[in-house]
Amino acid sequence: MSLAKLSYAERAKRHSNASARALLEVMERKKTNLCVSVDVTTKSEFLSVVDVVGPYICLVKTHVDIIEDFDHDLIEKLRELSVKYDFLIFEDRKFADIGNTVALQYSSGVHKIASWSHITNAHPVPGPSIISGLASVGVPLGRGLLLLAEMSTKGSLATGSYTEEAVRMARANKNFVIGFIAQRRMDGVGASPDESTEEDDFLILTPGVGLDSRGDSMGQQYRTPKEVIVDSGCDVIIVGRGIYGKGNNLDIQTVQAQAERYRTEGWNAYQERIKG
Ligand code: BMP
Repeated sequence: MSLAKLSYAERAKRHSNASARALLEVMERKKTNLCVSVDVTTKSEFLSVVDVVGPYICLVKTHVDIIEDFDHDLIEKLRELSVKYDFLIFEDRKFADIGNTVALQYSSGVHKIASWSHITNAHPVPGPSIISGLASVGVPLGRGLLLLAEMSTKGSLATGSYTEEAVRMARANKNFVIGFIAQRRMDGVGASPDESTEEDDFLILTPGVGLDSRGDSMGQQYRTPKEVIVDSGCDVIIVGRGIYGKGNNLDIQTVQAQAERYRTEGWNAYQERIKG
């Protein structure tokens, strides 16, 4: 049976990585495959958005380096909200350096990402050493890594053999690499004809999701939850501005209504996929 037909609960049992398992379990428990990307620049806006979208999401995606008044109290409050509303945390750090440097960027500095973020991500561009560098910090903490196998932007260079190589790197590091940021399922991608990939179960988290717009003026491209989940077989929809607009005039009631709307669209699409 194609993995895309399995339920999130069934897939949770196939994972030994603690973060992958926890994410799939929370998706099933809360009936949501919605991740909200909270790209706002102040602590108070950030916490207001998370507090209102919390009940509808499986995952919060952060860019902590854009928060002007970042401090560790913000992280403490985010952790409290993640317990209160039962969601995981994904810092979208997009590491891209040599192993030694990324290990330091992941563990140390102002943000100490590994200490609070269940999941993070990396560009495969440096080759497998980026995974070993991050794994030296993340594996002992039960963290999970996503590789950016594709991007949602117009003219992205992450295509073809680059994407295939990313999947091969993931296959060689399944204890830590739990899946991809990508626009479609990656089952069998880059495998040689005699290689069995049946045991692979990579999670596909997909940004570039919007119901009311097809893109922005800076190269972003949007598809609907149905296109992403049903047509392309992805697992998690990542939505930012579709939920909170441009963020400079947050209307909390609209944010809540949009989170509910995307959650329903994403979950209905998943139901259609596993039943269809
Ligand atoms: P929005 O829905 O507002 O366009 O935000 C998308 C989010 O997903 C941003 O935080 C962006 O950094 C991230 N993202 C993306 O849009 N495309 C990718 O290919 C990879 C990303 O991480």
